[in-house]
Amino acid sequence: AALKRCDEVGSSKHPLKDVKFSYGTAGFRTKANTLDPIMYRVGLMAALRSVKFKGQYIGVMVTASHNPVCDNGVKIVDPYGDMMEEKWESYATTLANAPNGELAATLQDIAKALDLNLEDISKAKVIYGYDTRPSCPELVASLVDGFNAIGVEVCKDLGVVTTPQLHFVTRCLNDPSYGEATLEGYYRKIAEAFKKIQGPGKGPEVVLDGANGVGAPRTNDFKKYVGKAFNVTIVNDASHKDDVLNDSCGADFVKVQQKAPNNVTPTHGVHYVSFDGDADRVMYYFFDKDMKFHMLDGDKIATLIGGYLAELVKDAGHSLNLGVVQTAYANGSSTAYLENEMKVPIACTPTGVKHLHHAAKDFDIGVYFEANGHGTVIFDSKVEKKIRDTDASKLSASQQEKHALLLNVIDLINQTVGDALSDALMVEVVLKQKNWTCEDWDACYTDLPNRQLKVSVKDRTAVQVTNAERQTTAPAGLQEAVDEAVAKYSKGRSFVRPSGTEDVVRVYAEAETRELCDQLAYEVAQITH
Ligand code: 16G
Ligand code: ZN
Repeated sequence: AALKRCDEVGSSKHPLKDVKFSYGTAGFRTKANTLDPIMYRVGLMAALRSVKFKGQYIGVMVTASHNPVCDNGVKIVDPYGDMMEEKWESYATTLANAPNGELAATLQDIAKALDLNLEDISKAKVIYGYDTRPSCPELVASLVDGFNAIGVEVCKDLGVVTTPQLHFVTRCLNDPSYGEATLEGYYRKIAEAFKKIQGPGKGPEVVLDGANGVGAPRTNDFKKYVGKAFNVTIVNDASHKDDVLNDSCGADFVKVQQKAPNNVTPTHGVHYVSFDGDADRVMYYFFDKDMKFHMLDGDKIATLIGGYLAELVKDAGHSLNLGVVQTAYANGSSTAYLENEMKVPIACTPTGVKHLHHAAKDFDIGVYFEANGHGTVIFDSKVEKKIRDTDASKLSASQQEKHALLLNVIDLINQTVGDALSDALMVEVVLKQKNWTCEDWDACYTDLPNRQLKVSVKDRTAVQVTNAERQTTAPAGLQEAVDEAVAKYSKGRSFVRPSGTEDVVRVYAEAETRELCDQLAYEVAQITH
């Protein structure tokens, strides 16, 4: 009966029009006005995913992150807060594109392929959250129609939240040891850890650009818990005005434009932070004495946090394998710094959080960041337990102090997914522990000038890549031509890859000087065209 209802409600209330959808690196993401049938179908899919986990909670987040306000999107979150397992993405795509009236049959096919018992849908549990986009309420109602049609047992509304808050609460619902499964639980866990580390004093001045998105009101809520230890002023906080979301502000704007967002007054000595539209990405920057803008991106954050954690763990008396995971977009200077100065192992993966997160699991402590500011730290669960179970009385006095600090640092980090708020707090902790200014941090290494270009091609799937997207295998001759170009430039590096989110091919280039780098980028773009 439930399956029949899925088709009835689908055909009458959420009919699919002639648009093709595909579950990609960011879930389903496109123009908000085409998404209604997809939301409904994601509701069905999430219920199925919960069946797979014997009734554990599955999360669903409705957001289009840094995209313009006319877009929206949706992604499914697994019980421990990870992104949905890759193997299921194609099933999600199949269900999303199933013709009207064939939902029940498609669900049955999928259940059969995955060996799931559809009777268990009555035990399925889901929780959902959404960002501040004006299209959210209607799209969320369609999602809930999906949950109701298929007949989930529990369906919780977390409200207007950041993406990492939804991941955190999903995890806590299934693993109460991670924290209390409410927004208050999230704020309290992080705020308590931060206050214990930073002490009672007022922290350095932080100006936070909320991208006019959900990060602004939720950070405002957080301020009540954290007090003056986090001395933050929020700008671009107009999340109630729809047309300004991500407009000339936010982490993506800062990273791509390599300049400060709107409504930021340059002041020397202030820490500047930009979140993206759903607060899972973060950029730092500062203005030097001459008011020149300097960006501290995901690579700089990875080296700061990774370097500090490696020291802290050692000083606390633990011997653990800490590694840093990057993508091809990581600046060559950051990779050289990690390798030669910090001497930590590095892994390189294809673009997309799920790949980095997965690779980070190979280390006892995995630090992963994309250059664009998405990242976090994950502790292997056995390693974390070992740290927590350490008999501190057997440690030296200085080790005991570091050990206590490490425990708080673990609590400060949102291990489920990149979290702009938690990452920013972690940066503040490291700067204070090291007694560093942003200038000191920036001086660790100097970024090689770099440039990204988009190239429109007839068929971007013709470009095939290997070696974590650093080389192409097709079309024939492309890689040889890129190699030839790169060889002419001092400290040159360049790669070409098809975008996973736009119908373009992306070119990345870096070289010793800005001029050389731009030349190389245009030369490779020419070759690609
Ligand atoms: C998605 C990814 C992001 C990646 C970007 C690359 C997640 C949650 N997001 O937004 O990590 O940097 O795609 O886009 O995985 P591109 O393939 O168009 O370059
Ligand atoms: Zn985002």
